[in-house]
Amino acid sequence: MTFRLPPFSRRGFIGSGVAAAAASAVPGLALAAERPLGPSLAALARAKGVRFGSAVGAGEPGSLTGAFEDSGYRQVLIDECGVLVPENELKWYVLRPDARTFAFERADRIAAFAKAHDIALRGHTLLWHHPKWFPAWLNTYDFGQGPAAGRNAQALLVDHIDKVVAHYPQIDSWDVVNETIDPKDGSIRRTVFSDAMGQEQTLDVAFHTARAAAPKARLVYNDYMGWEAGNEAHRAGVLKLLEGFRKRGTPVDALGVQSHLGTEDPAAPGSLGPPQEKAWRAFIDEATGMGYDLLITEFDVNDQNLPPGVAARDAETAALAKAYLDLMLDYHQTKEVLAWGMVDKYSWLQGFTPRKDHLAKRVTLYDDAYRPKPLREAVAAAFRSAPTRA
Ligand code: 9MR
Repeated sequence: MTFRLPPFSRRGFIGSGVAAAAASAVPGLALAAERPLGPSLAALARAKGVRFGSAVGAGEPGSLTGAFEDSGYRQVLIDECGVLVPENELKWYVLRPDARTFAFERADRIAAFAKAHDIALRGHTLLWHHPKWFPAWLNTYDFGQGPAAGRNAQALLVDHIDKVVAHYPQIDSWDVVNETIDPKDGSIRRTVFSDAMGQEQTLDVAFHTARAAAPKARLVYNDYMGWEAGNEAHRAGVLKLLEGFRKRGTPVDALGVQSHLGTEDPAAPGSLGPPQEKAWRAFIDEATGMGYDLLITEFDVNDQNLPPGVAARDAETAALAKAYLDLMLDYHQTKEVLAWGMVDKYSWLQGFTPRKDHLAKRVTLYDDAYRPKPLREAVAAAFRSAPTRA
């Protein structure tokens, strides 16, 4: 596959910045200005009524080594993305060192970058409703006893959502609640909030508060139930949750389908099984049948169990991605597609389930020298063949 860089730059067409970044990163790689890559992913998506973008992390506090500090990486974001999502910077454990403080600095840096390059911003997440991802102080917070506990818990949650949403009025799409369904049995997870307020009540408060604070924003329930065998209980739990939202009139606009695809060997220990296309379509049909829009919120392809050869690995991840994205984009309800990172070396998947041969994974659209991979072409091809939506 040959990629060629464009005669001109920025929004709509891949810029020469990628060429410069790639050329400087790979000694001897001559990238001539006459290598048009064609329209950016943002432009290809936009032509079909879809928004394309990526997550990006601003690094650990005090660190200057994250993706966001890397000019080559930034150029890929500028060239390809119509929307950016802070990967971790809006999570409670980053934003809230204690019950009174809001540490917006890291997310603000991403917001400023997006604004400077005329890229939209989306929010992840107002309530990752899982104690594992709460800051320690919150897991042990004393809300008091009896009805006062419910009131106090609600006040803390409402204050958080009000302040965070007000700080980023430009965010027009929010993962309000993230991953509250336990994949083991489809139940709603318990937290200090739900112990004080009730499980459904906690989630409803989050959505109602977000709606009041950002009346025009798309409000999303986001989770990782996937199409592979092994996700049956997770999918069933999410559908039950979505049904409950509708019955109670909870303002939820869309289901965020994370889409961390795994090209896994079903025989590998701990692995999920192969895709179940029929069951997956039934799941998506049910969600859309209840009136929910869809977002692909965290797209990447885990090549953990694929053979080591780069060409074969890339071909397989690309083929899987194309099949999946074709299916999803066929639903006119699919309104946004977000990659969970754009360059392999910065992907969370490098540290999560590493390959047994210790080779670096090839899970995102660009390689470590900022060159587009077959996975990027698969995403582009899926946008090209997708039906247009309003
Ligand atoms: O990619 C994120 C990684 O850097 C963080 O350490 C981790 C915990 O906060 O979260 C990762 O992103 C997750 C996302 O927030 C929710 N869905 C699953 C993602 C991958 O674990």
